[in-house]
Amino acid sequence: MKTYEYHHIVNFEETNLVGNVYYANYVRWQGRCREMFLKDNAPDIITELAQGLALVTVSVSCDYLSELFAFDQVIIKMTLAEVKQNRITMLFEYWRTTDQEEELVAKGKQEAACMKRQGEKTVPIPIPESLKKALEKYQ
Ligand code: SSV
Repeated sequence: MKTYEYHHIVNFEETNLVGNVYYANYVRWQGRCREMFLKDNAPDIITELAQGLALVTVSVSCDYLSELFAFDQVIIKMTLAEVKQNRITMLFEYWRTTDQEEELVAKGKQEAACMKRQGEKTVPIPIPESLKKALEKYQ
């Protein structure tokens, strides 16, 4: 199973008073990871997002196993869990890395649906061809 990786170094902006990373940032990194996936694998989708395509987040979750702190190096590993009709389910693993070791610090999951903005309404559409092609490489 092929994995898409987003590498991140925690900054002070992301930590709270106690020094650990605020929980909501883990979800932001899922967003960063999926948009970098699009940029690298299906850049035309980004253009389409400004022209009526909507990739709607249907669900998101995160399980926290260990705290992260400023300057920790994190690799977010995203895999494709399921493609069903117009819905894409992604899984995430958050690994704290040093030169010596990798430690799993969190796990996440989210589901996005392909939709199109049509005036006031948002209607389901099939997964756009270029995104489908990109996803096939990760199946
Ligand atoms: C602005 C906005 O709504 C962006 C949404 C991006 C959604 C990206 C979905 C990408 C799915 C990738 C799955 C890859 C699995 C290896």
